[in-house]
Amino acid sequence: MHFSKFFPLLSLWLGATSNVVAAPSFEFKKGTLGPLSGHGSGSGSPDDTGLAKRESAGCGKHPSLKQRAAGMKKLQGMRKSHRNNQKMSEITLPVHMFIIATNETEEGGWIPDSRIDEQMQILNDDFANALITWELLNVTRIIHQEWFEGVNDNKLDAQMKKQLRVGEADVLNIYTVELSRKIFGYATLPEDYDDDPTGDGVVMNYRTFPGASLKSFNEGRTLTHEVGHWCGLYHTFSEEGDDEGCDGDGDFVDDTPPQLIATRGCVPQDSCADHPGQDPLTNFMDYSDDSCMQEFTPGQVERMRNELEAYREIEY
Ligand SMILES: *[C@@H]1O[C@H](CO)[C@@H](O)[C@H](O)[C@H]1NC(C)=O
Ligand SMILES: CC(=O)N[C@H]1CO[C@H](CO)[C@@H](O)[C@@H]1O
Ligand SMILES: [Zn+2]
Repeated sequence: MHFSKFFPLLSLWLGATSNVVAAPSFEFKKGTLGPLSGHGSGSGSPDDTGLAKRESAGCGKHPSLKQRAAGMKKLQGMRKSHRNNQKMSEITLPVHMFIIATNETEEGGWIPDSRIDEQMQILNDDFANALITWELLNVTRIIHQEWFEGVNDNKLDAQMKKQLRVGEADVLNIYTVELSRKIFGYATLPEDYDDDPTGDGVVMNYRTFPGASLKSFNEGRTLTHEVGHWCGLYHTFSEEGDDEGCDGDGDFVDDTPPQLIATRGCVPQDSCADHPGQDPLTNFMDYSDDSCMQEFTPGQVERMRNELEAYREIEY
């Protein structure tokens, strides 16, 4: 980790903006420190028309097979099979969270500290078998209507992150905004970092936090899923445009069964019936309801740890 590199900068910056400082359309509030601790697709513009199209809802990250295969290359030289090592070492990674809101109400994006604490607890529980702990260092609250409402536009996404992002490749930056009701969140992959360090991070629909308003997806699993991407995991199911069907490399993880179609709700299915294994509906990288999601497989854990080592310079 490289705390020394971002500490001075950040404390200077926060020092200058303690309490509420209003710039033109911009307001910072110092957040409290918590304890420790989408899915998506669809078009961009935020809408509030409800979940009429939940079938097409999910997370905004859909790399093609070609991109997924390219991301694999640098991994080849990495050590193999951490899961077969006698002992995995623990990894603790710093988290900075930016709560972007349009006003200080919950529907305006002002997520209460209690929900943030719960969310971090869930994230840490879900990553426990990967021996990864997420340490929430700072919560920064910002009133900014344009970002809150429009960040799934690429330009605003870049603008926001340019102003806010802290740390290097090993620092998880989480931004909560409105997004559309069909996009629960989106994340960058470790292999994206070199090309666009500033764009690195996870953007979350604020309605997905524990106890918030997005029914069936308000138990905190969207963050687990997006952070899974941030650690290098792909969806367990085929992406639109994949030609390989049930037969290709899929998510490049051996112990997740081939899956043609994302799971919805909590209904078991077997979309690759001529291959062994039902679709992994309990997997964090599928699209099932939050209540159904429970696990990363050992193969996914191995991949995450290798990706973190290869692309985020996390040594363990
Ligand atoms: C806060 O913002 C939300 C979302 O735009 C809006 O529905 C609500 O009326 C606002 N509340 C106040 C008190 O301004
Ligand atoms: C790691 C880090 O940047 N910590 C900062 C979190 O915010 C407080 C003030 O809210 C600063 O004092 C810390 O330095
Ligand atoms: Zn996803």
